[in-house]
Amino acid sequence: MIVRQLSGRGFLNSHLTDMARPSSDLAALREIFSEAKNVAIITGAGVSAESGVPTFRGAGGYWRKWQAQKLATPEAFSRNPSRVWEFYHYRREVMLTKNPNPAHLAIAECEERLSKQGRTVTVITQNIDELHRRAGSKNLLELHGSLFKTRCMSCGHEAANYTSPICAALEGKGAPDPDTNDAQIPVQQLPRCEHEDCHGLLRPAVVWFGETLDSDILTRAEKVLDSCDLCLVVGTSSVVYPAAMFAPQVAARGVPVAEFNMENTPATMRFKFHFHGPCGTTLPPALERHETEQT
Ligand code: BJW
Ligand code: ZN
Repeated sequence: MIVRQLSGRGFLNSHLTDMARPSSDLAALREIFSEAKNVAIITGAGVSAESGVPTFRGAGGYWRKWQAQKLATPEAFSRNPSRVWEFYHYRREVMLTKNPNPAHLAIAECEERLSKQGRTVTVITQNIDELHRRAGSKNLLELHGSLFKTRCMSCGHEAANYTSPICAALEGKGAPDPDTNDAQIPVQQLPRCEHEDCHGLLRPAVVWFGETLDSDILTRAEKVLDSCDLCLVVGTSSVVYPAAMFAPQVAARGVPVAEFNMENTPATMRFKFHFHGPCGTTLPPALERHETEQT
């Protein structure tokens, strides 16, 4: 219910009067955590930063001379599918060398521990790197798809694909340096659909700007956000909708929200807690077993 009802940038900028500064009292958060039955954890690129995965915005957010957000659009793909495939091929190759970090692992461990106590932890991630899954998170909603899934532009068939390079023509391509020339791979040599002899052009099964999120995933996220009694928001700049409004909406119904980030975001002042610093350091102590927890 709450997710679709409020949209627009104005949501984060409005009603900011009378906001108290968020607290960084870890003991107080842990007290609330020890009583919470349904915990929602919203994550963004910052949760993977300490694994060596570049964040989307900021210094690491460039590939060649383009900002990542300029390439993550349907228009960029239809103008130049070869360039966009080079960009995603590069990121797939990078991801194959990266591993979950202490923040991913603490989240997965906490889900497993609480589930034995009849409590739930759900991760709602904007990331497409699958590091939560690899860390062991099972109750996981991947809002923006996966780097390791493809969708056919002709028949719509979706499939997991971990092969790298994903097609012969991308071998050795995708170098990120600004002076690298485009490979200009002919469209017939880009990844093609093998489903029922379709041969249509494949695209990464991710959600680009201007595209709608999967409605089933969105419905499941709404349910989690409507029923959680504690929400953590980790490593996201909170500027991309609809995910940017999830935690503020939870806070608006009086539920404690704790932000873990290296910086303040447009949503920080709406939250009860803010823990400044790298989440690989700040998150594990917040999620570790509380003395009052059953074993
Ligand atoms: C650390 C750290 C450490 C670093 N520890 N922290 C309403 C108003 C205005 C516009 C819109 C609107 N509704 C929809 C839109 C348009 C658009 C949008 O939101 N635009 C905004 C930019 C204004 N949204 C959409 O188009 C969405 N579609 C949609 O809503 O459809 C309906 C609709 C369409 C159009 C109009 C209206 C309705 C789809 C959004 C899809 C986003 N896709 C991407 C690319 C995915 C594929 C790929 O990766 O290639 O998803 S964009 C990119 O941003 C990626 C990310 O998931 C997403 C969020 O970024 P994230 O995760 O927050 O990363 P960063 O880099 O921004 O931030 C990192 C943070 O970590 C920073 O805060 C650091 O400080 C922190 N950090 N190290 C802790 N160690
Ligand atoms: Zn197909």
